[in-house]
Amino acid sequence: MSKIAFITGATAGFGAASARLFAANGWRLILCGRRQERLEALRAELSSRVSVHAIPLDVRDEAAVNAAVTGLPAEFAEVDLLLNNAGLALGLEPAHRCDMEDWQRMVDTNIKGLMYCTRAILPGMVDRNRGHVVNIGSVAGTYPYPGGNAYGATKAFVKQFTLNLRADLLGTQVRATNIEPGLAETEFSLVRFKGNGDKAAKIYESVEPLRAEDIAEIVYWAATRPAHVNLNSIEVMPVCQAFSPFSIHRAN
Ligand code: NDP
Ligand code: 8X3
Repeated sequence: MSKIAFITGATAGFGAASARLFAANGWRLILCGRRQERLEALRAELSSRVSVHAIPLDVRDEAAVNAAVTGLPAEFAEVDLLLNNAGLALGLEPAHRCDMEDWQRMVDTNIKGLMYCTRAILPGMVDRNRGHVVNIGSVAGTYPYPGGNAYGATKAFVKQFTLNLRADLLGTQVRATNIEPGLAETEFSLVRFKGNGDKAAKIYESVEPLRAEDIAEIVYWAATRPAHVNLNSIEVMPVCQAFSPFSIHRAN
């Protein structure tokens, strides 16, 4: 039987690209996201190749996450891969000017939503003694940058949570991986700037960022290593991106 991937945030960006790549390789798919028409379009596109189960789902809703997992049809119940991809950044203001609601939404989605999905799916993987949790972290979880404040902190959580999963899963065949991308052109900046397309476009102006397909290939590669191999973390940036030196503010 073909393997099953449960992908959160499948309606755009990395999640949609991963869904297409896994489908091309014969995986059965459980696709989640809030935008139902996008989910339906992707399900229609991919279901001529593979079985697809689409679930309109807001990962911030713990009860809905649990219901989605307990309600999986029998042929989708034994999830092999959980791709915890749903997430977002909101705003790029310094901490003292940020909107508290933006911070709360990032924590609710990037941290709590990821925990809900993991906690709902992991017990089945441990019972079956097989499975893989692939989390989408970010370089922002390691390297600070102005305006990264709460977003970067949510991704630092994802990084440490993944490592701690490894610690807890020792002795099982269940794997855990954190993929940490840098600048990638998706709807990410449009969401970050709350629909301001000009501001979002400027982020990708005159550079060659990562593409969603680049990340999908890394997810797929990580998921298809031999069963004894666990990639703990994979950090990836476009060639046009690197680190800043320490900043020093001088009085004059
Ligand atoms: P997109 O905005 O293109 O896609 C984000 C996806 O997350 C959408 O499918 C969206 O679906 C889903 N999503 C957001 N909030 C929720 C929610 N509450 N419940 C369910 N689904 C949700 O961005 P990316 O593909 O770039 O982002 C994917 C992940 O990659 C995120 O975790 C992001 O932080 C991370 N990342 C992105 C980078 C980049 O530069 N693009 C770099 C590093 C990491 P819907 O709106 O339909 O619910
Ligand atoms: C997204 C990458 O550099 O915009 O996680 O924070 S960055």
